[in-house]
Amino acid sequence: MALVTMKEILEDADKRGYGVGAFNINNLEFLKAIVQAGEEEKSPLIIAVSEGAMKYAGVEYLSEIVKIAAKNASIPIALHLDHGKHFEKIMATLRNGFTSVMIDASDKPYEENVKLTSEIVKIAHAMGVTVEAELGRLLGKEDEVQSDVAIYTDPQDAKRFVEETGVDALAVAVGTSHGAYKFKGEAKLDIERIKKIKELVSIPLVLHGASGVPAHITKGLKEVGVDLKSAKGVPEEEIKKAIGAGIRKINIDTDLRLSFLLGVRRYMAENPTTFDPRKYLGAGMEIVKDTVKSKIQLFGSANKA
Ligand code: TD3
Ligand code: ZN
Repeated sequence: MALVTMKEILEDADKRGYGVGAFNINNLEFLKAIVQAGEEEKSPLIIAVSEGAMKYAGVEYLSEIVKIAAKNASIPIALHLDHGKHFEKIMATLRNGFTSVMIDASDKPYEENVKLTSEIVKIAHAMGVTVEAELGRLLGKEDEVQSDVAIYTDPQDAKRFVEETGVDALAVAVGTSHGAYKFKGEAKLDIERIKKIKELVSIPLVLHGASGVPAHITKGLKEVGVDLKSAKGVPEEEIKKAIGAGIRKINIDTDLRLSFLLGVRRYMAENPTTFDPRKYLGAGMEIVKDTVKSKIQLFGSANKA
């Protein structure tokens, strides 16, 4: 089928109380692994492309392969710009048929965030495209997204922000951060805050920085010489509680990167003389696919397509 909007996917998730993964891609291998997992689990999917991915692969290449994947798939797929920071980049994704965009002006003062977000809402809605925005600030650094201070989302501000901008989905800061090193102390999310925001805001809520950094992956990586030491992700129990409290879109990038790396490094360690890229990239894809399948089960989106 053709690409669907993210709004359509999240409205069903909200109605039925489950979460949908937004999985980042930079190339064909990740896309194919994610879509295979979605097909096998009969789950709707959000394919996320960051400005960094656009720079790496080119927005035309990425949008075309995602459209082909959607055309050949039996599950609903949305194509989403993750952390859109630059007006021209957001316009480029609209020109290339993205069905959803995130405008991330969360590093700007409140009024400026409202102004920039509203501007994108006006343009994107005229084109039938979904808009996600962010209020509050996540800790950590990944690609072009970075912040040294965490500011949790204020529920009253969230209500006002949604009313003033007309966005379709809202990313909130409730204790997560981007990357593989999320917590120094206890790995906990502010579940009460999610509940409060959910009470005041009627649109679907988004959790960024939701990777779990699973032990079986870090253990496997250690065996092939990649020691991630103090890496710590969001525990599965916290993700379940977050969905219970009202989170509907869950962003996963780090876990896919770690999974792919494990597949490739393990393959290379076991087959030191193989130089066919289809072999070692294929091994990376296998683990990405397994990881996506387990996320789909955790989020509750299996058999919802
Ligand atoms: O938005 N993302 C993906 C990363 C964007 C930067 O290029 C997330 O929120 C996922 O976070 P993570 O690191 O937990 O997978
Ligand atoms: Zn993010």
